[in-house]
Amino acid sequence: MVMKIIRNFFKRVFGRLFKEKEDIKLGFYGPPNAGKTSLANRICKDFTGEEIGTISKVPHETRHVQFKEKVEIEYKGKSMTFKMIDTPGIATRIDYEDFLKFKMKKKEAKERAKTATQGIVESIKWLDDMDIVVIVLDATENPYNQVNITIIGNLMARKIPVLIVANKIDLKKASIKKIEAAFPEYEVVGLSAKYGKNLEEFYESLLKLSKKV
Ligand SMILES: Nc1nc2c(ncn2[C@@H]2O[C@H](COP(=O)(O)OP(=O)(O)OP(=O)(O)O)[C@@H](O)[C@H]2O)c(=O)[nH]1
Ligand SMILES: [Mg+2]
Repeated sequence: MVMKIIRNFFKRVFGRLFKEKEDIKLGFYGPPNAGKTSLANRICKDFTGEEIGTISKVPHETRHVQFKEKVEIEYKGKSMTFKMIDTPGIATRIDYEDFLKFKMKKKEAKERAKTATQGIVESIKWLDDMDIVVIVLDATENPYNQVNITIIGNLMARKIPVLIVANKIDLKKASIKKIEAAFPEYEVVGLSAKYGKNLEEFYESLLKLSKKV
């Protein structure tokens, strides 16, 4: 009896002491079509060999939050394990007619608009749960818009560490400087998720930021 109590005591204490540290929840947020899934896929491919979701030139391709657990990112001898969370693009307005341009039937376009709207609600619901957020922006677009300012303002208020990615730097029109000027309080990493350009700087910044969690 006494032995059992002692054994249980040690089990409890050591169990707590050596409890596995939970993975860092890493969210990918931003407007539709910015390349969130492309970037998340590239990272997952690099470190697990598998992808997280499908990409498309049609906006609102990701309409549900999707996950990849136990992604161990390693760079220059340092490593950390993340739970990757790819989210639906956030927009202030979704019009099904915009999808008709992509040769979509009216019924399919309407359904896409409906699920995309639900997806935005899902994205926002998850925001509070994140340990770190990577905001993915299309560097060919004007960064001063309501969506970007609202997401970043929310994260700032919640004191969640943020890394901004200026994606699509392979395109001529891309400007990292414009994004840096719009959000001077955050680190901005320019990269190309599609062609895997400058991922090294991204991994370095991410691991540095993760130490704050
Ligand atoms: N040129 C270029 N195109 C890119 C890059 N990254 C993504 N794209 C393209 O941008 C489009 C959207 O990519 P996604 O990864 O689906 O974007 P997303 O942010 O996940 O979009 P939603 O799921 O709709 O919110 C696709 O056609 C990609 O091939 C990039 O670095 N350079
Ligand atoms: Mg996506």
